[in-house]
Amino acid sequence: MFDSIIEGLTDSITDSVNRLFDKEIRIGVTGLSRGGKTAFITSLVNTFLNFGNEGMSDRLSRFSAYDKSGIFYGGIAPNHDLSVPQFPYQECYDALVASNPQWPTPTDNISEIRLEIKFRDDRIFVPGEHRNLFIDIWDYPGEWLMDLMLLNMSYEQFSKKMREQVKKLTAVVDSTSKLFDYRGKLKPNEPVDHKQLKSVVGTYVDWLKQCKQRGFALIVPGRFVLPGNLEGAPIIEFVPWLWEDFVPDSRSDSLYNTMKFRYENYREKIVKKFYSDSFSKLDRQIILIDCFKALQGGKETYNNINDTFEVLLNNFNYGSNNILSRIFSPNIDKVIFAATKADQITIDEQKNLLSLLKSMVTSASRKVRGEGSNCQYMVLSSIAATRCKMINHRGDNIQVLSTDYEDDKSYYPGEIPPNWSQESMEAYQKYFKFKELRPPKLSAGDPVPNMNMDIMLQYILGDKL
Ligand SMILES: Nc1nc2c(ncn2[C@@H]2O[C@H](COP(=O)(O)OP(=O)(O)OP(=O)(O)O)[C@@H](O)[C@H]2O)c(=O)[nH]1
Ligand SMILES: [Mg+2]
Repeated sequence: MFDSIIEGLTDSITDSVNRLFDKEIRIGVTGLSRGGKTAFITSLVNTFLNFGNEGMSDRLSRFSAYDKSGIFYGGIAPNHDLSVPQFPYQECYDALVASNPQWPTPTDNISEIRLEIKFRDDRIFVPGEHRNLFIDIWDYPGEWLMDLMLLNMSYEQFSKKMREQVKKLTAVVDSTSKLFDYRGKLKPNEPVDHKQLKSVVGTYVDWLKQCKQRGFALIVPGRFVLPGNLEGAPIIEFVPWLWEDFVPDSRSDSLYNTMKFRYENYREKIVKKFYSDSFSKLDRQIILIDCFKALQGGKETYNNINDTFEVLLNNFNYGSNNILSRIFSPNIDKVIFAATKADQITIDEQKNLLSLLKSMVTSASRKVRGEGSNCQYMVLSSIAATRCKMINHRGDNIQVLSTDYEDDKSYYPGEIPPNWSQESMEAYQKYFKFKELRPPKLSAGDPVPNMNMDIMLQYILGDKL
């Protein structure tokens, strides 16, 4: 009895002290290229900007902390790091509400946004005061995310990893044979032939692009497919050694040693900086996964998602936080895996999508759970392009989707399998009506329609308010 009182007391003291420090949190939005990161951040910012407006409490009914903590303001605050460009929220929103609405353009650089919430403060020692919570979020091209797996890899390990990948995909990606054509032609211990090096780099980049087109996630180095300001720089002119074994000599101008040197520079100067700018010291992580794309790609793509996230998540520290770890070396104490673009299915299919998501990230999420972080799964649509409605079809009530476009007024997309099996996958690929949906039609000032953003907010922010 006494113990439990003491324990309860210690917990509440810890909580109070924790709350004192909980003035800002860093949220990592993690997702592969085209996974829906920019759409998610745009929708999240839009939701924040509508905090305090009439009707928001009803629209955020499952974000119970909204009412409980008395949020009365949400907005964009000046960036934490003034050297990082600000996330182009207004551009994204304006494109969405234009007469010819557009999805956000693919991201080609890092940007940051700092959001602010103002809410009531009911702590006894500062009655009537309000408190602020700042939330820092980064957006970046999904192509660069995969580079995190290079952080702890030597050139030799990188070469081995890619050699395995090339072998695995020989039958699936046509241009793999072109890489094999260099066998015996490249002389690793001889001085670099720059023309030949450029040519093999070009072939490797083409191979990566084909892998990307097929929906594979292991596209490294990421800057090879999206160089940003590194276009033409020698730091991205190398390839993994994919060919015969040999003993490297020590001359620094040899092909092998030049490539190794450039790889190490890439890892130190590009990847480490990206990591420390966008991912170090995260408190919470949102992992966005496009299950539809994975299903379309078949079994290899489906498995590839789990393998990829398993490797990627090794770069983050998970676990619960105490005051000291929170100040000095915070762990990610909450992670949510979200299946994005859920407006592509009817509501009665959402449970299958959730189950599919869980099956897809089984071992990746085991790591998070094993290290003591709180881990959740959900389905989400950041910018909902459809609405689900019931119609009567030959005497049965069925759910269909409707869009804002006359030529696409309503349709039944089909079923989604709850997990992977050859049979269900073939049925999905044959019958599911997969559409590239156009964005919803909105007017300036309209809130961005979404699905389940309130659930996300409750999970990520509820305990901080
Ligand atoms: N139907 C639907 N489509 C969405 C949704 N969110 C994103 N999309 C689609 O997915 C595409 C990619 O979304 P982005 O948010 O740009 O993806 P990203 O992860 O930022 O991609 P990169 O910047 O290339 O890394 C969009 O152009 C839309 O076509 C959604 O909630 N519903
Ligand atoms: Mg983007």
